[in-house]
Amino acid sequence: MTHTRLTDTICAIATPLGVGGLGVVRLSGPNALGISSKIFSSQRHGATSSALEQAASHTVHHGWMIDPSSGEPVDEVLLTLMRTPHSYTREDTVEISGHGGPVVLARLLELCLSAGARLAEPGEFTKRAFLNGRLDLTQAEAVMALIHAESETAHRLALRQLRGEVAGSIRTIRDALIELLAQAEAGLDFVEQGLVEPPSDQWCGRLDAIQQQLAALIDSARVGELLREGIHTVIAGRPNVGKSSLFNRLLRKDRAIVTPFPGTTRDLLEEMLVINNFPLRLIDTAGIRTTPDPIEQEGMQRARRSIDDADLVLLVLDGSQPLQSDDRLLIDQMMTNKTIIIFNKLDVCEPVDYSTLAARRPQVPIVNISAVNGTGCDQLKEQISRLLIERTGGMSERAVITTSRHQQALTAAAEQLVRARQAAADGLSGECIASDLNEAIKQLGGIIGVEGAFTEELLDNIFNQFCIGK
Ligand SMILES: Nc1nc2c(ncn2[C@@H]2O[C@H](COP(=O)(O)OP(=O)(O)OP(=O)(O)O)[C@@H](O)[C@H]2O)c(=O)[nH]1
Ligand SMILES: [Mg+2]
Repeated sequence: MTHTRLTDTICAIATPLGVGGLGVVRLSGPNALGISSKIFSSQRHGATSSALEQAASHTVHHGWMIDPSSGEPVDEVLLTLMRTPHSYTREDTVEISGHGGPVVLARLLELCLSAGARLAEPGEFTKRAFLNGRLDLTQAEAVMALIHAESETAHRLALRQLRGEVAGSIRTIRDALIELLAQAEAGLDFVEQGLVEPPSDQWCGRLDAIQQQLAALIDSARVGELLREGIHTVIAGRPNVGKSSLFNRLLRKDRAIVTPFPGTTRDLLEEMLVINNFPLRLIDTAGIRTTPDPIEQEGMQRARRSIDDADLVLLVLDGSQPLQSDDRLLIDQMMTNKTIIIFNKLDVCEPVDYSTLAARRPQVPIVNISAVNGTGCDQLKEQISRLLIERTGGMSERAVITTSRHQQALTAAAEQLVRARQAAADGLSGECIASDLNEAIKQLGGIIGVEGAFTEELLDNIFNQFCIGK
């Protein structure tokens, strides 16, 4: 997709190939109405008349699609007409809703092509929506994310991006930089006129404030990744404490083997689980202890690696027994802000008094549960969700970056700002600052697709990932 020819009228099948109740062929471009009128016939408008071209925007017309070369009907359809600029692409658009069979749709598409339309390239409808100013690039990318969303969270984040949340945050930062650039350039005139430049600490202060906003946005990419890919949550502990029982309890199914024999779980088991809208990749691991068994040793190594990579660790202890040396070792290693300590087997013992442990690290949540009868599991879920809310900053009021393209451009912009900040601190001239600012502004402009800040290659990269018909 190298040429952008908005003068063409494009068409494509917009519904998935296969058999369905309905199938839609979509036309967009200056001649969408003219082309449709050549191949559409209705009782009201008469056989293939140009009356359709006079019809009002946002009207639906019932009739038949006719092959003009033979006069033969191809399908009975409803034709929806949207006039520029009130359509997805902002161009004249016609959607032909026919019967959803592969042959019918192929014939309808052929009719449009032979009447003068060109087959659309992948994502070309959305590309036109972007080029005609209806969507910015982040919104166009959100359309694709929405179509491909496989979880509720991915769907929610895509919708927020589609509504312009990401673009809005980036615009705010970019506008602040543009204002600063204007002053840096005014400073240049200053120097030319032999006047003194504004003091450098003023520059530093303002650059720091902008850098902070940028850093928050970059941080949100980590949150975005967590939410898209699932929070890596590892159930760890010594053998036989009830890790697999908890795994099964949280998943509400008998996924892992549970036996009274220590060393039952040998390999990692992974399942998806949603707690309070947070997607978790829940992992059951082999119990950690000293053992001569090479299979168990390999399992423990895998468990350790998984714990190191984890975003969240559920450290399970057996509340019905005194703590053992293996437990103490694990507690010492895992008293971090990504751990929740769980005393299990509450059904056969009194709740464990964990005040000494809690006093050592008050920020580590501790709960008593029974994996067998479910007591305390609601509190555990609450603790998990509280920890994740803390970790993700609630993600309710801040924009969340979910695209690596955005993340890269933001990081590049941040690097430019570090340089600008250094130049300002060193008392260098406005010229040095201005060139760094300019580069940062360009990077941010590329994210939303501001004129002059994107290349045809970038557009190709984005829109080629779309399906045809979108
Ligand atoms: N009474 C009681 N027994 C439990 C509870 N949770 C687990 N058990 C028992 O403890 C034993 C070990 O449970 P598992 O879930 O296999 O323990 P694990 O930590 O996965 O053990 P490994 O895979 O060997 O590391 C089984 O006999 C379970 O029935 C609980 O909450 N209460
Ligand atoms: Mg197990």
